[in-house]
Amino acid sequence: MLAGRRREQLCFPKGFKFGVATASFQVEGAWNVSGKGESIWDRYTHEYPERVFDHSNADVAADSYHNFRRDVDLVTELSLSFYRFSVSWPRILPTGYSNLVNEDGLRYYSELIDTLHKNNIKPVVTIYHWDLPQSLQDLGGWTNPIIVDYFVDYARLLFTTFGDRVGVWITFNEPLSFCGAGYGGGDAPGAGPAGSGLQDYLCTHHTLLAHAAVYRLYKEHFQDKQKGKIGITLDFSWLEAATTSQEDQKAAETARQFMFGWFAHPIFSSSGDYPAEMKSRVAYVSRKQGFPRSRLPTFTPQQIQRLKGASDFLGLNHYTTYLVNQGSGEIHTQPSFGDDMGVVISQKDEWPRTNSTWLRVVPWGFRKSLNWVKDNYNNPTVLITENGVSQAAGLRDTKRVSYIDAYLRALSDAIYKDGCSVTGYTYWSLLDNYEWMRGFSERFGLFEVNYGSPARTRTARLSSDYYGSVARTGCLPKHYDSFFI
Ligand code: GBH
Repeated sequence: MLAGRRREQLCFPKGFKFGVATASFQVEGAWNVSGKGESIWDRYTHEYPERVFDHSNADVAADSYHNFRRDVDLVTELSLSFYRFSVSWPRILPTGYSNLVNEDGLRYYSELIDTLHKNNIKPVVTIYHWDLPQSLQDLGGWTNPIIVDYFVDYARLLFTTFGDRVGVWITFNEPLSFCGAGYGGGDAPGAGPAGSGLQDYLCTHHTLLAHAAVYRLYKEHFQDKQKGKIGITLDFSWLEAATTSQEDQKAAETARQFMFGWFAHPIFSSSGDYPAEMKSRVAYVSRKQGFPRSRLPTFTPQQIQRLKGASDFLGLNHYTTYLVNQGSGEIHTQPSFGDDMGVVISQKDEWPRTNSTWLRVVPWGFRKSLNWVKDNYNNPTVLITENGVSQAAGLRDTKRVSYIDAYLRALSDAIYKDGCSVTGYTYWSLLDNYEWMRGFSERFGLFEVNYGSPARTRTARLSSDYYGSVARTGCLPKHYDSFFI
């Protein structure tokens, strides 16, 4: 292994930025405090505790609502350039609608932003990281086109209130996750498999339109004065053909188009719209199922134009890699995203496991994802908005150190050897938090949170020393093994 060996010095380009991320629902707690409204995740975890792995909820979580100054201290300790956090829509607009503003919500984020600036840390603000106001879900949530207007109202309030102090905005975090799992699977609001191939397509359609609307709003009314940038964050697990057969190579490309191109193609490709292959496959399967038209909604030519190029940068979340085989081609009567895509996805036994079943350590997949983005979308500016790994509780998180080190090496190869234009890297997460349907059972933090203590004490892990050193020097440590002593 690496022990005792000195490595060649590897430094990131001048100006390359390091940061950490969290999300409102996963860390804040204070779910019904000082006027906050109910989100779909509050409702879902309260109503169906048995669906959450450890039957927990995020009522308190890491209690960052009461502890944000401590969190900012941790970010400062690590010498990081930025802190990516998300705003809870129902904390600001308890009913989701902009006619009723919760002043305490504005105060909370305003103090957080000011505290960051005082410590020379730039806020990177995600507008939507999954905690939709329940009252909007009562209208159908992201399946109802009216949501576009309400999302614009909410974003306008954020730009107006905080825009002079925020340099980077991210409209959405991972539509594949909240549309795919929320409106076609077991995440909140819990549409379940019955929504797959129907509600997930509607959710994505309206999310993309909402993104374009908010992007244009910022461009036209705020950017000149506020000088910030605005983008979207998409998750891209690398999808590698399981064999060299032509069928599997083709299947892997189909999977990339369905799981990433679905969102990226309308915004970042030169032609715009959903990927051609996705349009034809969903149309074909819909026809076979007896539908008079495709279940995939269509954009008008104007909408295609509004979406094309509607992002100053691509936020990329990357964690792991999957293998892809061609599917059986079987088409069930019940629609599903899976039948539409028609591939089989798996992981290789020898890829190292982590504390999350879906997450195996495959650093080369990171480099391939970045190259695919570069080749397909004309090398857009990319900000890595999440990368990270779970490990069982404990402060000696050597596996996390190795994971970050290996993924940062892959990233540097993508930058230096392949010419991918990446401006920064964000580790997920600053501290342990509520892992959605996995509750508190999976820990991604550089800092450990003691959920048994009312103060939710945070304690530094080995990985925080390692990552702090990377951020401070801009280089991977020469004496890598010194972090294991
Ligand atoms: C990110 O999603 C999220 O943005 C972040 O909130 C989260 O904390 C972080 O991952 C770590 O999980 O259990 O087999 O059904 C990453 C993409 C998509 C990964 C859904 C987990 C569930 C797989 N996620 N997936 S499974």
